[in-house]
Amino acid sequence: MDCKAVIFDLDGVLVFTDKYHYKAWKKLADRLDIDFTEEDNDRLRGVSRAESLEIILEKYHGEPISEDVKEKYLEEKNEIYREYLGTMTRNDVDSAVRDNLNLLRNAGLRLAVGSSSKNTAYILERTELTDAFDAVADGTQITRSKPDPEVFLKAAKLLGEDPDNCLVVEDADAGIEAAKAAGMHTAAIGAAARSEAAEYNLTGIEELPVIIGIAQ
Ligand code: B16
Ligand code: MG
Repeated sequence: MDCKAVIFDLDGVLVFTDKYHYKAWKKLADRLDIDFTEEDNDRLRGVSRAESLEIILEKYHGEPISEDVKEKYLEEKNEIYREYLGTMTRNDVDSAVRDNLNLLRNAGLRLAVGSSSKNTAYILERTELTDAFDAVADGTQITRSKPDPEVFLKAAKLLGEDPDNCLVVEDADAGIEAAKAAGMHTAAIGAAARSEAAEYNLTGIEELPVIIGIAQ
């Protein structure tokens, strides 16, 4: 693999905000009398906020909900989610993540974030990760969410790199699909670690320098 840049998914790879997503969605689901489990929450990995609501509403059996009310639900959920994000600090980033980001950068690789989240800038700021990246592509800059390749193509463009020189690190099947559709190399980790669709399967971020060929 000729790898010049690494594009990291955020939630599930660099930080673990899925528990906050779950708690925030759960409050809404309980209010609407929807059964929403942690397994259901797994289906929301890498999926946009609006699409996540539609998945949760698959188990809703009440009166029809207008688009305006759905919009209100999305705002409410995000407010609760951001309260949790406000408690995050640099300690919410594993030292292996920070060390390996430094190692890759010092080896001359360009680094970017490619996330569906519209809260990406806030999460990077809270966890003091902003300066670790050369570019950030996120949910505020795209119209189509993963598995569409838009967010990763945007990240490559911001870095000025060809897609086939980029490696995407992802924890969601939708993200692996998106990276492949972008013509990029793929490394699956976390929830997607066993993905058969990915080119590389990682048990930890410290394996990245090895597969890229800058460490043994
Ligand atoms: P927000 P990622 C994704 O982040 C999450 O995995 C997904 O659960 C969430 O719905 C999505 O961001 C949108 O997040 O509500 O903050 O815009 O994995 O692409 O970094
Ligand atoms: Mg993710």
